[in-house]
Amino acid sequence: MNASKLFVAGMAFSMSATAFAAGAHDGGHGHGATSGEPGKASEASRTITVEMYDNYYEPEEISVKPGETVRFVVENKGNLVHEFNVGTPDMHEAHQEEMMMMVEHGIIQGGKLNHDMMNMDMGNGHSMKHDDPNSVLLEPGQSKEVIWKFSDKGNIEFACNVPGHYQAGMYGEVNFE
Ligand SMILES: [Cu+2]
Repeated sequence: MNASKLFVAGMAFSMSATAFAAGAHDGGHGHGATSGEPGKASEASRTITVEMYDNYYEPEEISVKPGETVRFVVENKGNLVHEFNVGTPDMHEAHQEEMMMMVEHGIIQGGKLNHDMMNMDMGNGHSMKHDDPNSVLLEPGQSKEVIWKFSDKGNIEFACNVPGHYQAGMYGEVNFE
């Protein structure tokens, strides 16, 4: 792939990422209504530590109350890059296409992330940063927090959308008490 083709593909990626983000922030309906919204640390009722391995989570599933805000501490204990992403199966499917682009562009390289490329301005004010509030993308040994407010009962999973990982079983159910 030559440089100009790479640039055009990058633009397409960043436009789809923007459309996705707009959908997620769309309060009363659509995807946002079933997965919840970014939470405040001060409102978190508890902390759940989630360990990521190649290719599964520990714990394999979690239980929450509708409306509960949970502070997740996510630790990558595997040898590959992994994601922790809270969403509906449809959201995960859409995000897997974006992650495929990140692999094709060399942003995700097995056990490493190309941070320079993630921060690169694509020329339209957007970048390929992976910074949605419902997810973290971690290199081996990294740990980060996600604070999420679950709004209602729904079909919600936490999942890794790095290509092949979801298919290998790297997702877990969110059960509502
Ligand atoms: Cu993974």
